[in-house]
Amino acid sequence: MINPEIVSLGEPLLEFNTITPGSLKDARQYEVGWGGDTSNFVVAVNRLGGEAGYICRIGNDDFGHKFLDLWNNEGIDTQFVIKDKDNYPTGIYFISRHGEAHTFTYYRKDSAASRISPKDVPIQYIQNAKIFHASGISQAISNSACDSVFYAIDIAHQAGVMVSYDPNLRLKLWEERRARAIVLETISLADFVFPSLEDATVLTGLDNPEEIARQLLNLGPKVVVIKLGGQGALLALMDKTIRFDPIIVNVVDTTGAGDAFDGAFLSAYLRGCNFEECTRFANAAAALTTTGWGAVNPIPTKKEVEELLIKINHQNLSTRI
Ligand code: KDG
Repeated sequence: MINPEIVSLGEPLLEFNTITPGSLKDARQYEVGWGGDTSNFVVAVNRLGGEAGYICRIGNDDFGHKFLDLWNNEGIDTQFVIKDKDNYPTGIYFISRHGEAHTFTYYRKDSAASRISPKDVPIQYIQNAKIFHASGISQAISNSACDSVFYAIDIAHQAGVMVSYDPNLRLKLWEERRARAIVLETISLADFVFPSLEDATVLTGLDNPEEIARQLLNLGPKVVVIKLGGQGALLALMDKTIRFDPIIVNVVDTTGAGDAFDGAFLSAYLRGCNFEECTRFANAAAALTTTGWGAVNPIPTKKEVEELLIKINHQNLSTRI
């Protein structure tokens, strides 16, 4: 059996991105792409030098087949992707824009992915991986999906497999108090936690990234990286915190940048980089992901990220000389 080093579980959603600002009511054209945070994550892992496998249910429909094409082209292991036999569909979402802000409109209720349950979770596959990754969205889509994530985490813990978690709070999907309780419990079970500043603020009630990181580390994870969007990132370990400046690029669309960050960080970690190198690599991968439309198309390759980092080093050296 093929066993990738990084295994993730969640929901893929086909993405319809409005090109012009304004409400969906007035939209005339959409850029079609792939989305769903954990699917974006596995694509990022593979483009950025790692090996990922995905656990999910998809509809037996054109959108589900379009995802299989994507994952096969990207070299993602799909042996535990289940095609739903009961006509439940692959979910979709629309992105509309108002200035800098994005709005996500979902059509995902009773999607095939939301019907995942612990019996779909492949025990050995997780036991043989090095890292299991899930998100708050993986848990928010249904009770059985939430149970599946906790079941997978238990398997990972018993086998000494590390757990990675992105809270990715989507308060349209679940009630805030319930979301906070489940997300904080999951953070306490994870080794790596990758919240955005916005999500971490809602979770902790704090707005200072260093204080937030301290509070989250006290729950149990070894590594917390707070994604600061246009302000870069903060790496927090028990004995130190380090800020990383943003990488200035021409931003077109920020969708999926956080997912690319997580995938970049973990793929760098598994090839032996230290946490600072992982954060630098992830910060650059996320920046490049914002330079094109959609969550998946602009995710860069490892070589593109390395070239950007070399360019930045040269610029820094020449400004110092
Ligand atoms: O991070 C980008 C994702 O939010 C997007 O692809 C859609 O996963 C998604 C969701 O469920 O909101």
